[in-house]
Amino acid sequence: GFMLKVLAHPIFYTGQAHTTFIDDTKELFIPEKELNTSNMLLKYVGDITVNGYPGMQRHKKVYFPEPQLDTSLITGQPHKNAKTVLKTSGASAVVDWIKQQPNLLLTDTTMRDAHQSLFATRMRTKDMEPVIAAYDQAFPDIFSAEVWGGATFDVAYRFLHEDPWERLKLMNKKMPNTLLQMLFRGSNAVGYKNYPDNVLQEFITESAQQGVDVFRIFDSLNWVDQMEKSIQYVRDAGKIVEGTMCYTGDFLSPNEDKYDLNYFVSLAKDLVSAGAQIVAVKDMAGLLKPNAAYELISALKNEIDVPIHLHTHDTTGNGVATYLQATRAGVDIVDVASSALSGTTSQPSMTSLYYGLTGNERQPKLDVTAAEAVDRYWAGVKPFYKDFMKNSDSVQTDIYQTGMPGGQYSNLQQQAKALGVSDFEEVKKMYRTVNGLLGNIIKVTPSSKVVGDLALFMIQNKLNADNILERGQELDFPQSVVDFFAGDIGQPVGGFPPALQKVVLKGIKPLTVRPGSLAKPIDFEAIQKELAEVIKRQPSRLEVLSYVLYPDVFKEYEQSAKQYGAVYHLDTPTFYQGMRSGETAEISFGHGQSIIIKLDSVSKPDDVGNRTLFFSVNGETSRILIKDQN
Ligand code: 3PY
Ligand code: ZN
Repeated sequence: GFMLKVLAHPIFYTGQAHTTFIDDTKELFIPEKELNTSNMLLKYVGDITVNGYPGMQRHKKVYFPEPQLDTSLITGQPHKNAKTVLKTSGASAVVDWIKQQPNLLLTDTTMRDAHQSLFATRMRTKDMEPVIAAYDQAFPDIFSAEVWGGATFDVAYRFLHEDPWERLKLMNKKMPNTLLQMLFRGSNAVGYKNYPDNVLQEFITESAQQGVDVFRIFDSLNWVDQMEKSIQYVRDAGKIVEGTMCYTGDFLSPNEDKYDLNYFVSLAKDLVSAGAQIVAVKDMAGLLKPNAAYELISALKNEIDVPIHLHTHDTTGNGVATYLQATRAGVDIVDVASSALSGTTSQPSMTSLYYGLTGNERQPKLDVTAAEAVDRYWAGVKPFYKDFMKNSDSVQTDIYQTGMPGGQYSNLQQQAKALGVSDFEEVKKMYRTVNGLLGNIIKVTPSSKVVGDLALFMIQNKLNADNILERGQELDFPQSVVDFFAGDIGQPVGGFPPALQKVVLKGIKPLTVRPGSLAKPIDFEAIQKELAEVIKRQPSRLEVLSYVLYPDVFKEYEQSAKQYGAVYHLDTPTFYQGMRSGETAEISFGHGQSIIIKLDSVSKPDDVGNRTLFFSVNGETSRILIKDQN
């Protein structure tokens, strides 16, 4: 009864409750019938039990041992590091500190890009929670932990029924001695379209306040105009900003006529002029070959005076080799992941790189025993997400031909399947064709989506490079493709191919300036009022921001939070697979509180397809009606 309501309250279950929580929280005293929290939890479990979770196979339930963290092996003590320098002396002092480090520095991406690339971004905060606090002790010498941003923001709401801001707050609370890093898509923030400047400003300011220390700002077309404002907002917030160049092409090849070394060097200079304190080289598809890395990093070190932070994906298996060569050339920081979540479409392994640099005077400072203890924890988490790991089970060198980013590979495959296109080789071939038709653009969220969408559209409509200009006259192109040609995500390097632009736009006049320079600022007060009416309570500033970025996603989350309550506390196998008759699950809410639920039986569907699920919650019977969607 009452205790369950306390436990399931979102403020309580995210550990934000104060001692006066019960007295302060009026909705706890709403009669049981109306709130019925245990039923909310059971409803979620019931729905997954009957209908399954999208993307999870409906096999027999698989049980996994609980991941274990042996903290006795993690003995490091916090000492002077990048975080203490930021706290005591500010962002520019951190830049100086990086320059003084003789050793290569590391960023751990396990809790952001690694699971985004391997698990379709589905890792739950619950599986991170037990290990977060260990990071400070295990890795006191890393530069940062990338834990937020990119796709993790909307996926948390959409698929995990959790609030991404709560994840950030938790990181900030439990990992106070490590710089927290996020990936920010420039004018697209953590979304897929352009937002007005005051939205970017508000988002960056709030993220900084909630704990983000390092912002990696990129633009999907490498258009510096689209990054300038965001870079400035990070500097205004007193945090560290990485201006980013997305890497593509193959400048060592004699056929490369667009993305040559000069292009990258001059882009780096523009980023520094725009205010970047660090230049990030973001090799999102893993195309940067080892010798190219040596040439590129050498050129950048010669030509600019800010630290260089290199990011790659190990899709081709060459990731560590690329980092070794970059290290020889003097790169300052590289991105790695814990071994269990490293390799293939994710980042190279932290400890592989460490051992690979044995005998090199710049070998990173790392306590391998601690790193491996943390890794054994992640190895225990990984099996929960196996069903999301399609296509990251082996090395893929055809990425050198397609240039498809690590995160897009599995997504596009799902998208193709949903449209009935089963031959993924055909999709990859068309992806290359489309890239050529668009003028060989930078491909990363959201520009990579334009290429993928158009490739599928062309296959479905039997279009090819020869007939698209003629047959395209009668066809409505996918929205993302229209937006791209209309200049809504910015201007590509070298401009738009004019003939195709005309065919796609059908009279729409394209922008030639930064979309944000024309966008009306968002009226946050008006939006707050609007949202208050939708959710029937006063929203927080963070909720207003989320609503501005993703109105429908936020509304649905709000609905599911109401409907499902404390699903955060379900163990991950139950969260993704539901329960089987006779099975018992102990749901622990932290603070030493837990309940035991047992699924006694599931009825056959009735005339309208509803099944009744009989549960016992701490011994008391509960019945839940679930519509069978199968
Ligand atoms: C993102 O934008 O989410 C990315 O990881 C791009 O590489
Ligand atoms: Zn990446």
